[in-house]
Amino acid sequence: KRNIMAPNASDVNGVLFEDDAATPDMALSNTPVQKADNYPKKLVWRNIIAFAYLHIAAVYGGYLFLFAAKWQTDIFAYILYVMSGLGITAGAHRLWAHKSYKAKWPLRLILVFFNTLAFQDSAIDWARDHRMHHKYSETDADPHNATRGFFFSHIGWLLVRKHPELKQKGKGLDLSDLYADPILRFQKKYYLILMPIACFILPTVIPLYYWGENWVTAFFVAALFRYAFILNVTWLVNSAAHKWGDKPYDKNIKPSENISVSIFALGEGFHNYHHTFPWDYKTAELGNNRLNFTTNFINFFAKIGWAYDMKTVSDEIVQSRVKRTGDGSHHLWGWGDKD
Ligand code: ST9
Ligand code: ZN
Ligand code: ZN
Repeated sequence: KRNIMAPNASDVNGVLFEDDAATPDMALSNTPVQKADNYPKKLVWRNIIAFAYLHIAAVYGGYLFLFAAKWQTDIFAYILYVMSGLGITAGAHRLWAHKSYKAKWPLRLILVFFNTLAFQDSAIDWARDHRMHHKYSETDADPHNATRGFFFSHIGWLLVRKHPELKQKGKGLDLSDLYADPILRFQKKYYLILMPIACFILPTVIPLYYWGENWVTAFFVAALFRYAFILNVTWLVNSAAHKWGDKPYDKNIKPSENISVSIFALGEGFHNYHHTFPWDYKTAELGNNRLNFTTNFINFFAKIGWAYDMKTVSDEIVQSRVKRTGDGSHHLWGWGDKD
């Protein structure tokens, strides 16, 4: 069942869903863009070396993907990309960080498995950073503050210690909903065992065992290349989609509608909409869920009753926000009827 937020519905979590859009008259504008200060960066060499190695290995993996791997291995790597992608988009992002819908335990179990394949740290830690990203968007308390440039918002933020402002303000987050879920607690507690099995060992062993791929190709294609690829796609939402694209819903923020990113990110590039209406489970306005594989995935599970209470935004609220703060490009983006 769809749940159109009532005009003064309040924030379910106490942190995320500041209802500026749901209450058009009392519209708070978004957090003002604040310039990063010159706080000295403390480099984390462990990460710099690991990511440098990963990216070099991924280039070799990409070469093997194109020219050497068995076709089964390539299809397998592609399927792993979609599965691990959904673990981020439908799981960590729309379900856990934003609570934009609810899921019964079998779906949560599938999503936590997909999420572990993606190795972007435990869903609890991912959601914690992401709630900071929305709550303190484009300030020093935003983990990948896009005002610090493309490189910082893409990968640089994972190569340095976090800004003290983030750690200070982060103490105010309420994560009790996440810690209340035993599936998420289990993933976090055993992360250092589960993650290597899911992200690296299974993707190597399955091609080896089932279709006789050699282990070097299996490891570089289905583990390293696939992992680096999906990391970069995810990071593009923070870098490219915070820099390039139209702003039909709010011209005062950096997040933008970016189709190229959306295609690879399974529907997560409509980022001006998402920052304006973060509780919408579609993370986009588009009718008929166009270019939004994740929305179709959630809708499928809604049909069998495993996903429910999906939150969305009414046309009237979207329209009034478009008129008030949009950049005039909405006719390119509303894309007609809602499904
Ligand atoms: C990765 C994540 O890549 C990528 C996330 C991208 C997000 C994208 C969002 C876009 C929208 C969705 C679109 C999805 C599209 C997907 C498409 C798929 C096809 N709040 O972190 P520590 C406090 S991961 C509150 O160690 P350091 C807290 O007390 C890649 N408090 O900070 C904490 O202690 P504890 C693999 C916070 O030491 C303490 O600070 N992973 C918060 O400065 C220390 O925290 C890696 O490479 C907060 N948010 O280190 C590991 N944060 O934890 C990367 C911190 O005990 N990370 N505190 O409670 C690290 O190595 C480190 O975090 C660090 C910072 C070096 C970056
Ligand atoms: Zn963002
Ligand atoms: Zn979000």
